[in-house]
Order: sequence, then C-alpha cells, then structure tokens
Amino acid sequence: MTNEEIFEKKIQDDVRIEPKDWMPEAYRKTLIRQISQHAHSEVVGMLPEANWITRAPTLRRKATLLAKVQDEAGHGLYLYSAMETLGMPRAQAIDDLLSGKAKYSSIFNYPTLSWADMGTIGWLVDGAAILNQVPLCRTSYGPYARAMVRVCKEESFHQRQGFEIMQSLSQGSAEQKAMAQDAINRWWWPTLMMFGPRDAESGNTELSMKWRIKRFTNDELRQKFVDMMVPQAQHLGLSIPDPRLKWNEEKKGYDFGDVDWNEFWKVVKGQGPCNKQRLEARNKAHDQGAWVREAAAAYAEKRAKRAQLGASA
Ligand code: BYC
Repeated sequence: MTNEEIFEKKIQDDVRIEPKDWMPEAYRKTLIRQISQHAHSEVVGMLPEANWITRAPTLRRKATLLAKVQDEAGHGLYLYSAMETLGMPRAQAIDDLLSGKAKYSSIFNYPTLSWADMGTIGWLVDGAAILNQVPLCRTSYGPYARAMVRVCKEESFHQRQGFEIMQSLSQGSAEQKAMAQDAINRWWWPTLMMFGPRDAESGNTELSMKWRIKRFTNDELRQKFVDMMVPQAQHLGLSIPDPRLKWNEEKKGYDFGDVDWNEFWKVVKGQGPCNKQRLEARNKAHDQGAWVREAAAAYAEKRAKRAQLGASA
C-alpha cells in the first residue's frame, strides 16, 4: 500500500493519525490552520472576561471567573502543544497572532458591557464552544483529539457557571432581568457566527469532513445550537432576539433568521468593534511578559547544564 492509501484507510477505519505518521501536506496545513486559530481564540478569549474579574459582584463570583479565565490560558497551551507536533513552532504562531496575520474567533471582538455579559458568555458562547468541540474529541488527529477531551470537561464547568449567573439575574430584580435580556440581545447573533460561514461559503469544510477533522458542518452545528438553546432561554424566562424563530415540526428543529454575514466578514477581517483593542492588549501583555520568558529560559538552561555536569561527574 502507498503512504496515501495507508493514511486514507486509517481515516476510514477511525484510527487516529499520530505526529510521526505520514500525512498529506494539505492535511497537515489545514490542521495547523484550525488548531492555531483555535489556540489563539482561547488566549484572546481571556480578554473580554478578564475585564470583569475586578468588578465581579461577590468573592465567589470573582474566584470562579478567575479560575475560568485561567482555564482558557491552559486550553491555549494544550492546543499550541498539539499544533507544535505538526511542525509549527509556537513562537511563530504567536508572532502571526500579534502581527494580525492569524485569525481567532470573531466572538472575542465584541465588548463586555455589563456583568450579565459574563453570564451570557458562559452560557451562550461556551455552549457554542462545547457543541463545536465535543465532536473534535473524535477528530482524526490524535494530539488534537486528546487535548479536546480535557478542554471539553472544563468548558462544561464554564457553561454551568454562565447559566447559573443567568439564572440568578433572571430571578432577580426587574433591573437585573433587563440586564440579562440586554446581554442576550447583543450576544445572540455574534454567537451564531462562531460556527463559521454557511456551508455553501465554507471553503474548508469539504476536505475537513472527508479527513474527519470536522465531524459536522458549520450549518449542522448552528442548527443544533439553536435547538439546544431555545428551551434553555424559555427556562430562564428570557427571549431570543429573532422574530423568525419558529418550531418546524417537519424537520424537528427551529427555523431561524439570517445571520448578518457582512458583519461576520467585517469582524473576521479586523474591523469589528474591539479587534484593534484586543490585538493591542495581546501585544502589550507579550512585551510586558518578555522578562518572564527570558528568566524561564535562563533557568531551564542552568538546570540542563547542572544535569549535564551531574551526568559526567
Ligand atoms: N471567527 O471554511 P471555514 C471558544 C474563518 S474558542 C473567525 O468554515 P473551518 C472559547 C476560517 O478560519 C472558539 N474566523 O473554516 C474560548 C476560515 O479562514 P481560513 C474557537 C472564522 O475551519 C475562550 C474562513 O473563515 N473555536 O469558544 O472549516 C472562552 C472560512 O471558514 C470563524 C474553534 O476554533 C469565526 N467565527 O471552520 C470561551 C474550534 N469561522 O482559516 C470560549 C475549532 C470561520 O481559511 N475550529 N472563520 O483563513 C473549528 O471548528 C473551525 O475552524 C470553524 C471554522 C468551525 C471555526
């Protein structure tokens, strides 16, 4: 069998592809593309929430939010490590993020204006992330799939913390309920955009489905998300800002309105409400953290030298 035939058979038999296995160059490239944008999303995703750590309403909320934001940093690290097994150095990927060349999820280019945004991000945004990422635990590339198992466990905790915030607000004063509704009104449509463009406009889906990197298309996941969230919003007594939302008995799912794809592409191309601010914040953190990276590298070098001396003594 040729390398290509062995690879295709593994994909068909659901045998994981591992770093040292032969793989088509396009498979390697599309994985680097997806994993790096995913890792950057986790890291940039810390910014909108970090904005509220100092303003969380209670100590318990503050501790939980802090833990959640730290988890996102961890997710970025697992993912950068998975990406490195494909031959893409982390430093290069980070340079591409900092220069604005690399993509990260559109959702993190929207501002977090109230405490209810923390609930909505946890509930809606992490809910979307889970739907997208649970199938990635079965993605064909081993290191990515294994990273996703841990990420998904943590994401489900994140979603519950968000839902709990929404529950408290929706059962609170009229002002709190209005704050929760306002947050849903602002986050609903950007969350639907997280699943990517419509299948007809998604250039990467066909090959990614063939190679079992993706297990569902963008539109399939978007539909699942709407079907999952409508009953949860009803439970909260909050409404979804879509006048065209309607149960369709035939397809056993909801029909829903059109996403504003012009807005989506504008945000993806760098012209969203907070793109500039996010990149500036990442660049500042990177520059201010240079001494930590230098110190860690110097310490690692010292330890390696000591170990070498010990071995030759
Ligand atoms: N934002 O051909 P398509 C999280 C790009 S982390 C920006 O459909 P694909 C969380 C796409 O990259 C959220 N760009 O692509 C973290 C492509 O451009 P390139 C991130 C987007 O890869 C912290 C082009 O548009 N999750 O939830 O087949 C706290 C055409 O798209 C977006 C992941 O990354 C977007 N929304 O499908 C809380 C999951 N959508 O690369 C929460 C893993 C599309 O050709 N990624 N683009 O230049 C995926 O599952 C897939 O990459 C996507 C896109 C479904 C996102």
